[in-house]
Amino acid sequence: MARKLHLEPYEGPAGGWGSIKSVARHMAKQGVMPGATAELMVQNKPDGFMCVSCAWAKPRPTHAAEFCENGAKATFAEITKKRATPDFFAKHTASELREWSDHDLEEVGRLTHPMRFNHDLDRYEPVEWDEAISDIGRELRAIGARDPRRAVFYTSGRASLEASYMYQLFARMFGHNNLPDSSNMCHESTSVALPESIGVPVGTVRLEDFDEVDLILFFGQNVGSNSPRMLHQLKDAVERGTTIITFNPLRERGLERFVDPQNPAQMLSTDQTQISNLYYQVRAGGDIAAITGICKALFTLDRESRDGAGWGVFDTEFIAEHTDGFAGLEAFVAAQEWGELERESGLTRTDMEMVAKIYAKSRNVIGIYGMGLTQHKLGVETVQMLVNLLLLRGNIGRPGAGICPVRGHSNVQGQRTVGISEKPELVPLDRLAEQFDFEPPREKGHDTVETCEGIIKGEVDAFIGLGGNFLRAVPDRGPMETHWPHMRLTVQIATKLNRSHLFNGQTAYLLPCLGRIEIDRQASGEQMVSMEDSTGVFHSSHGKREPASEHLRSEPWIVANMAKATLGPRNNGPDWDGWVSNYDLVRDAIAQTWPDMFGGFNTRIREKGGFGKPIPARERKWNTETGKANFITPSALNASFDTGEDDGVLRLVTLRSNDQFNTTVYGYRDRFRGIYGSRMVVLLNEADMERFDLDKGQEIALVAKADDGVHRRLDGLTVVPYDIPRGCVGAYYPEANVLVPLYQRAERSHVPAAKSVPVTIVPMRENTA
Ligand SMILES: Nc1nc2c(c(=O)[nH]1)N[C@H]1C(S)=C(S)[C@@H](COP(=O)(O)OP(=O)(O)OC[C@H]3O[C@@H](n4cnc5c(=O)[nH]c(N)nc54)[C@H](O)[C@@H]3O)O[C@H]1N2
Ligand SMILES: Nc1nc2c(c(=O)[nH]1)N[C@H]1C(S)=C(S)[C@@H](COP(=O)(O)OP(=O)(O)OC[C@H]3O[C@@H](n4cnc5c(=O)[nH]c(N)nc54)[C@H](O)[C@@H]3O)O[C@H]1N2
Ligand SMILES: [Mo]
Repeated sequence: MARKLHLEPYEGPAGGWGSIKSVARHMAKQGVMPGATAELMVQNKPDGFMCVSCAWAKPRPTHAAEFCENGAKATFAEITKKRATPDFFAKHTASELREWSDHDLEEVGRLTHPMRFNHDLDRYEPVEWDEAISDIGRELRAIGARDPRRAVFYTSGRASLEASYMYQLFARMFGHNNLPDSSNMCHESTSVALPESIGVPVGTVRLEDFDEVDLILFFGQNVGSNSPRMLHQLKDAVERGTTIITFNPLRERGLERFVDPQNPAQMLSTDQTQISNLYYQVRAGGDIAAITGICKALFTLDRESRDGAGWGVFDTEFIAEHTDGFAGLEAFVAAQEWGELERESGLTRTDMEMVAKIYAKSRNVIGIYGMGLTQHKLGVETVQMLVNLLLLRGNIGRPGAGICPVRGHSNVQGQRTVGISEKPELVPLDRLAEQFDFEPPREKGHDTVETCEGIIKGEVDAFIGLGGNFLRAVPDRGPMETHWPHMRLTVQIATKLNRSHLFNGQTAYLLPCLGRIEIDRQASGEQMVSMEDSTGVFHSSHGKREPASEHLRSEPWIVANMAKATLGPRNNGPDWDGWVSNYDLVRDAIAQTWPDMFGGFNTRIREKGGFGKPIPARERKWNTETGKANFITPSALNASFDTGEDDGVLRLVTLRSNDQFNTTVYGYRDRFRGIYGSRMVVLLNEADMERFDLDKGQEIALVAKADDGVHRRLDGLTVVPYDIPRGCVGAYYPEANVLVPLYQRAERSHVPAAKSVPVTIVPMRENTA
């Protein structure tokens, strides 16, 4: 469907009436009755369900309404009245559906029946569960007999702790650690960086720290669109006098101003809470340089203070007692020239000195970050550089301070906690061996990028997807779509149709599952599941709605039955049927595997507000090799694959709009950025438009600059002048994924470097002439 681009600068705040209108629009679009607000009122509440959108922390006590605009959209998307029935699939071939947009595919509605793909007819056909499950078991057994490494078990970050635990056990009993998950494209840079720096793979901040924070350094996270509930903590902090300094190439509205849509007084007044006091439009990939500049200014301030017989600005006691590597950082920082720091960061020396001054005066500091730091060539080192800055003043391991990665999917952090990981050293394999009487595989499995490479090379025979839209989310979409159908078996467990379901292995199933908002009835009665939020707190989630179809099965049921069909009966193995009949028994097994973290799981998860897991770095216990918190010196200032030497090369930032959840496109209204009607846009600085002789509204193509000889090109992008640093361009994810080369990934974590992809511009005028 052709869509018309419409630009209309947004003058309002994040939240506010715009947010209410948007919620109402999506409710109507999904055919959800106004009565469904009952669902919203129990979202993220102790006896309610945990939002299917982001992973941000749930406060205790909760607000009257603990949902946000985008959480509401995610809820409506799941409880929609629309259905993707066997009738629908009888009418449309896969080839035809591959021409549909992501938005239109998801709009078909909830999947209702298990489906098997018929290659002769190029269509999905309904199949009985029993038949699907036994066929999948047969296929997996055949593949496993050849080599279990040829099967991959992917998870997108929504599946519950219970389903995830069962799934990783299934994969390991099948014979390999091929357990890539969406966090391989997301916060894997965090999971690699933080253990080296501070000995934990997760953030150290809890909600209560927001009550005492004096300064928030906010890097590369778009709170207004992607974790709007956090705006409440930010607003409260600002009203208490907290300073917020933001680093982001784009001026994101949620980081500028906010009106609480649940605060009637503020809604009726003209009051807005200003979120950021200072806003620095750092160059994409320029954060290491920016933080190094801030550190450089801090070293000067420290010296000046000591020369004047002051105490200095560093927390020398903390540094001496708790850290290692300070001298290395000092030498690195001293060696950097201001000119270079300015060029790489896109900020001025005065900017960086200003931040240093404020930082030096602030007692409690939190560093918050998202994809703007993790998705670069030096994503891991960028995260570590932010930790370095915090460590200089002892801002880790005390109230009101810490490092706060904002996780994406609602249970992506929890899945790692219960064993979804391709890295065997992160999982207590010996305990699993003892608990279930099998010899777990010890070899490292495939992460997401390695899975893609394996599929392209023909080394993967089976892909099982527990949620997600793998083909659409990964880099190098072109070759991925070409090679995908060569696999022997593809199984997609999903709630809604997406593009990944339209590329099928020789045997292919699409299995519909319950969403989290739906009531999950098993032999022992209604079941609850659990998840971990971004701050390491576990919560229960209770389904509230009748399932979209009687043929849906829960994720634990599907995983257990695939496992049984594949692995056959085993003495002393998992009690798959018992687990499905009562999820308490899965939680008991989890508690047995991780007694320190999950001891008393079934009791504690039923307490209001859930329970937190131990985060040793919060107590200044450092589980690192040195036994200390480590200053880790970066290898370069430029985090990007673009060397910066060629002026014709720009850094592409792939963006989420305010009207999508990852590859799920709710609509075409990116309200805060004022872009409506089309997602095929390219955001450009006016100086760059002039430099490349481009007009507003003109069509261009982007071509990736890569040195592997592969031509990657995206046509049909309309030029939108935008307040973005010179040399940076913005385009939407997932459309722009064709431009991201698989090999351009964070060196240490393999997270695709989707926030600074080197590209060049091809004007279509020239091209069509
Ligand atoms: N409504 C909604 N909520 C979501 C999602 C969604 O798609 N929609 N996705 C979920 C998931 S899985 C995730 S991981 C999170 C993602 O949430 P975020 O971490 O916010 O991810 P993005 O929106 O991709 O980009 C983050 C920001 O980084 C900035 N940025 C880009 N490059 C740089 C850089 O080099 N330096 C700095 N400092 N900033 C940069 C961009 O301008 C953007 O504002 O949100 C989760 N929540
Ligand atoms: N260029 C670029 N690429 C990126 C990113 C970027 O910023 N730029 N971001 C990356 C990030 S951070 C992430 S997390 C990945 C996202 O990658 P994925 O997690 O693989 O993708 P999603 O779009 O979140 O998956 C949406 C699908 O999940 C299914 N689903 C929804 N709810 C459920 C459920 O309850 N159960 C099951 N079984 N299925 C369900 C639906 O079928 C829906 O179509 O993309 C990555 N790719
Ligand atoms: Mo993510």
